[in-house]
Amino acid sequence: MSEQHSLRDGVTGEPLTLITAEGQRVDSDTLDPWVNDVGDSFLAGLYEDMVVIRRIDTEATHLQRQGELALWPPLLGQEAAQIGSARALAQDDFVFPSYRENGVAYCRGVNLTDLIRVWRGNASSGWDPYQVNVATPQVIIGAQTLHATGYAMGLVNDGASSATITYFGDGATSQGDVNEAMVFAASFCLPVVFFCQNNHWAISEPVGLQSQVPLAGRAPGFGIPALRVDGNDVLAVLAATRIALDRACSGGGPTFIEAVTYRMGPHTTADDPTRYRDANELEDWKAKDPISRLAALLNSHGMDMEKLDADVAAKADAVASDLRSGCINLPDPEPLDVLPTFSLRIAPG
Ligand SMILES: Cc1ncc(C[n+]2csc(CCOP(=O)(O)OP(=O)(O)O)c2C)c(N)n1
Repeated sequence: MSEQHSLRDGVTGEPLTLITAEGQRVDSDTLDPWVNDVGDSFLAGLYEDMVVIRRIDTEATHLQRQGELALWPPLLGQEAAQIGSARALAQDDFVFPSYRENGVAYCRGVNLTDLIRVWRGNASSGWDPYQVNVATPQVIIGAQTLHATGYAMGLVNDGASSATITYFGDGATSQGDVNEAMVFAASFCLPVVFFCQNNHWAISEPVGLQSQVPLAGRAPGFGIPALRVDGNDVLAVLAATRIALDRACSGGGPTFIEAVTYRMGPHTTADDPTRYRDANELEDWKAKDPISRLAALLNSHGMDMEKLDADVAAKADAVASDLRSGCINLPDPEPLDVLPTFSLRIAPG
């Protein structure tokens, strides 16, 4: 790749895009070379993923409203950012998420019941990270970026050729942990992808209060190249993440991706966004919906959308039904289960 060229673009300007809000395919010198292999069947797979995780999200939100979950952090609107990045990962890459990356966890093969047990209050953690190469959800804002950086140092020391990716929000970029992680990752040239989902709100605080410049514009100050990408464009996100992973895995060090997206739901089910944000803003972002723009593109390619939508709906129904039954059939934990048990994995040799 012409790396210097690719990584200089799109740091502070309009986010790099391959599929417009209207579903039109546009060119990008930076991103196009990274998705040459993507045909319609792959795009249809991304479409299915996005519909399924939206359905998981809706079902979990309903479960919370029905008293079956204590809390749920919706991802509505952020499907492309999560699916595009997750589908760029190799099996060996390790994910360090926040609490909102349930779509990423789904792609990595996290069991549906494991996804919600912590939100039901049945367990202090969700799953064994080593089974799926995904750490469990991190609620301490930004702490997971340090974990990703430390793990990446281990990868380098072990001579591995995989990477870590860490997900965090726009608000998290103001946290010391995130800044410390970026300093360390840059200094030691570590294979970390800093994947920031700029969903425009840190609970009730707008991104404009957190930063006077686009978030991607901060990274070069740490010596980390950045890409600012349309986070509602699954193809652009896939391309940007492939660029960053290629760089990481070939010894080029960390990359910062700002995926510009929007949190269409509340911060969590405990939040009421109508108290602090303008309804018109939500309407503007609905017009940039990640799923409908991919549907429009596939339709323009002659895809049989009636059949695809029927197949995808059947899959989403089945997943939602498994999620619901897994949730309501979870046995109540014993009181002492509140104390976690860890299985320590010691590398052979
Ligand atoms: C260290 C720390 N400080 C404060 C909080 C409370 N808190 C929970 S979510 C949140 C906002 C996070 O916003 P952002 O990073 O943009 O991520 P988003 O929730 O939008 O995905 C805050 C301040 C916390 N969990 N951890």
